[in-house]
This record gives sequence, structure tokens and C-alpha cells, in this order.
Amino acid sequence: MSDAPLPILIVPDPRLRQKARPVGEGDGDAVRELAPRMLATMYAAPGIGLAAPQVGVGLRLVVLDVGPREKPEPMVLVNPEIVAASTERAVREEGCLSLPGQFADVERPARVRVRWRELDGTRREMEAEGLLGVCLQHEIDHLDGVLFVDHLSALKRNMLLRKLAKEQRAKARAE
Ligand code: GNR
Ligand code: NI
Repeated sequence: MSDAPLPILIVPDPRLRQKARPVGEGDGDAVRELAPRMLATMYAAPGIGLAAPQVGVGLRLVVLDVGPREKPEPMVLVNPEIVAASTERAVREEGCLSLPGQFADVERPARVRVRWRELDGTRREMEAEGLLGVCLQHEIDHLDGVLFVDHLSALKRNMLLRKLAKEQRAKARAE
């Protein structure tokens, strides 16, 4: 099926650490096929955002829906970029579908201005704060091979990565 969920890559898959390339003119068909499948994957997970590298595709493509589950408002962002960030910072607990079961408080700019194109090429720009602002920063990080744990101290990052590895080993044994 066209919107069958895709497998989500888990840390330490090296594809999560690669920098994705911009979506170009020639990628239109691929992106129009991929975006609905990424949305289906995100909703099934469930998650509030998903970046193409998380499903093994090295393109600068993000899907997002931070709204209430009963009122889906899917967003597809082609080549999203942060064009401005506030000096004010905010802390929020983050998780990631590529680090299942791991959560930590992450400090980031409180507000960002984000620019992207829609699937039809329309240019969009918005300022975001709160959960949407965090999710946009988290997803755009994925496009550069950056994970939320990279914003933590080395001590916290290593604790969390070791806990993930341990839990993934236990899960593999149980399967
Ligand atoms: O589903 C997700 N929830 C979330 C919660 C707080 C901050 C960021 C996120 S994004 C995450 C899905 C994901 O891993 N996207 O890359
Ligand atoms: Ni993530």
C-alpha cells in the first residue's frame, strides 16, 4: 500500500548520523510518494514528527503533527531551515522514535523562525515556540545527523545511550 508504515531506524544506525541532501527538482515524484508513507509511519508510531533519515532516506524532508490526535493537521516540510533563533532558551523533555524509551530535558532556543517549501513548491515561513518550536528544531537536527542526546552533557548522553543499548539487547533476546 502507498502509505504502509516504514521501519524506523534505531541508534546507533550510521544513517542517522549522515547529513541529508536538499530535495531538488528531480526528487518530486520520490518525495510525493515518501511523504504520505512518512506521515503513516509517524501516526502509527505514534510520534509528533519524523525526518526522512529516520526511515533511511537521506533527503531534507520532515513530516509533523503536534495537534491533538482527534484533529489531525499533517504538515510536510521540504528543505526546512531555521533562519533565526531567539537568544532566550527553554527546556523541555524530548524523546525520539530512533531512541525508543529514552527521554531527557533538552535546552534549545525558545523561539525559531523556520522557512520551508510545501510539496507543491510553495514557500512558507513561520515563527514557532513551545512544542511546535521544539519539534521543528528536533526534526531539522535529524537532517544534519544530530540527535537530541547531542544537546546533553557527555555524562547524561552516555548514560542514556548505554541504557538504550541495554534495553535493545533485552528486546532482541525476547524476540
Ligand atoms: O514523537 C516525538 N515526540 C517528541 C517529543 C518531544 C520533543 C520532540 C519529539 S519528536 C518525536 C518523534 C521523533 O523522533 N522525531 O524525530
Ligand atoms: Ni527524533
